[in-house]
Amino acid sequence: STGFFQPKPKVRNQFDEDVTYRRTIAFYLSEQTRNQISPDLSRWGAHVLSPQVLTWLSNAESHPPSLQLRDSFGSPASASKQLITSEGWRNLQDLGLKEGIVAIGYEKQHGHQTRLVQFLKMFLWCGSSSTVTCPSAMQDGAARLIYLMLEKRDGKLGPAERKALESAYARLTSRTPGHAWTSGQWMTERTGGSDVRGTETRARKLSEVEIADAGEWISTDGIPLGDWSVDGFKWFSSATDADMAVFLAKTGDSDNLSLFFAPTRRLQQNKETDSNHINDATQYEFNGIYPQRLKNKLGTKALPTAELELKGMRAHLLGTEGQGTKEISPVLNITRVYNAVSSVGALGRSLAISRAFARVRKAAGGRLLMDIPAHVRGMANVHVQYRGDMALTFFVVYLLGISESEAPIAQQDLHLLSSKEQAVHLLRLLTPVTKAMTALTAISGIRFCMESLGGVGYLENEDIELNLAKIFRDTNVLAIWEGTTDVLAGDTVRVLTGSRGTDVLNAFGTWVHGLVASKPVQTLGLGLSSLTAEMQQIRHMMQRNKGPAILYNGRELL
Ligand code: MFK
Ligand code: FAD
Repeated sequence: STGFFQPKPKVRNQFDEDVTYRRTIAFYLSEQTRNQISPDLSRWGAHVLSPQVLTWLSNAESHPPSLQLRDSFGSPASASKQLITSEGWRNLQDLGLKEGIVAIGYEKQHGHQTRLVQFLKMFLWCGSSSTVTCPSAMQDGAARLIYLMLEKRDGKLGPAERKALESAYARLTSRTPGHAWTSGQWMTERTGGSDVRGTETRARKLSEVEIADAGEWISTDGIPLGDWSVDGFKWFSSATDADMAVFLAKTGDSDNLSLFFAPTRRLQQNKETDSNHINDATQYEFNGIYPQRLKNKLGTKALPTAELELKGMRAHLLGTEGQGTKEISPVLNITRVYNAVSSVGALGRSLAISRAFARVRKAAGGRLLMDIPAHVRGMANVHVQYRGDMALTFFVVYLLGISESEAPIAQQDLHLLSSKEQAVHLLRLLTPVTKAMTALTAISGIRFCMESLGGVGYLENEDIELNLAKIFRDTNVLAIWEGTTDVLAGDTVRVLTGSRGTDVLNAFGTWVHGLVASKPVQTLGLGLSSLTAEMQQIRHMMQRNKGPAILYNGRELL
């Protein structure tokens, strides 16, 4: 046909084009680290928009996962045949692993800035990843958890447990597809995801006779399975293709939850089991896991979220019986940071799409959208919110890096805080706040971006890099999983009123006072508006819960 055809908008490399991203890099990283990592970020920013990656993304989105539980004759299929994921999804998973989306955090090449480097890279990945970042988040959380367990329970671990944990840690932090492991995080049951006390899953320690009778079973890393047997039902398992899972279960007759870890696949070893057999993924069956159905979701279509029945799943007890909720919290806190980066990542990509359209689309008698004041004003509002959320999110990432640093932190690197301990307290306070509020900003901001493209913004565009509808659908889950807004508001109040509440408030007060006087904050282009926005967010969380006023030095701060 003839007539007008809209020239296609071109989304530019966000490393070059996104002023907020550039300012975030400049603000948080030292010059040396900036110089070291900029070439990689620039390359990665281009690669995530390359035809290769976009083809995988398209393939993953248009070929959702499926279950095929039995073979033609009715026998249960092997694990790798039961859950079918697309080629695009698997390629994107491998790419994320190779690029070190998780591994960078554990290679520790940038001292206390390591987490910043990692999440600045992940930020660029969000819009092209088809949510492989969800398994990555849980992989990272599990790696951190196991690291802490190996460190804290050093003397208390049995040799079998230690071997299993060390092997899992090495795989969770590996960059090599095929060798590297991702992890699931199973907390939610039919009784509830916010309040997990109604968990029905139970674990029973097997006797030596039972273990001997069962024969020797190994997982995909060749390590014998754990000595607990688990039965129950997990209502949401996002990374059903993961190699392992950390989860909660009750033990014995107790009503308290304990923390477990289990590989998801197993192979019975016998004399005939040769090494080819062991290396062949198709030989493995699920480790007492019986997928029931895949969830039919609004978004995250490529992500295999399933309901899983557990029957005789062999697992290792990870911590102390009855302490499971507290012990799994490092996973929650890491995945909540991923959630916040995913929110700003999705909004950042959506704004890049909106800007690309505004550069080529004409309206109002032939003017480009980017020259129409009403359009610019509307989008500027979203950009301001985005900028505030980027500052807050990467401040939390910065705190995470400080909190994990094994080397002493120089005073100038502590920035506005007086000690590493204060960073730990502030991280605990700001993680739930940031997770909750960035998700809400992203959802409303992306809706605005869709409108900025007019009708095309509402379409399931074939040009996947312009498909805002997909990003919008995917982003909605960020306010629900890993704690809904009200649950995180409750967590915020718990932190402020808990046994370390005074220390947390002192850290918060030091930070606020430092911010008010801070020149660097002004160079970020935020000035006091950032502080105000962050304080408003915390106040909002408090009000939702009718929490107490925040006092600092006896004065009401908020
Ligand atoms: C791409 C994006 C990346 C994200 C991917 C994610 C994909 C996975 C999707 C999922 O959704 S996985 C499931 C996530 N589930 C949740 O987030 C659960 C939401 N609910 C909560 O967080 C509740 O607050 C909680 C279940 C923890 C409350 O349980 P309880 O039984 O009421 O526990 P309680 O008594 O409040 O806390 C027990 C202990 O844990 C306390 O310590 P003490 O015993 O010393 O007092 C708490 O302080 C501690 N605790 C709880 N939450 C903590 C924590 N400690 C540190 N950090 C936390 N976040
Ligand atoms: P409920 O807990 O029943 O919440 C319902 C409503 O009650 C919400 O509005 C909530 O805010 C409100 N509410 C609950 N408690 C309170 C309170 N104390 N104060 C005020 N209001 C409250 N879970 C996993 O464990 N692993 C996974 O891999 C996983 N993947 C998921 C993937 C997707 C796509 C989705 C949608 C969910 C996934 N989940 C997973 C589950 C998710 O974590 C839960 O849905 C979430 O924690 C909420 O739990 P729920 O669905 O039981 O809702």
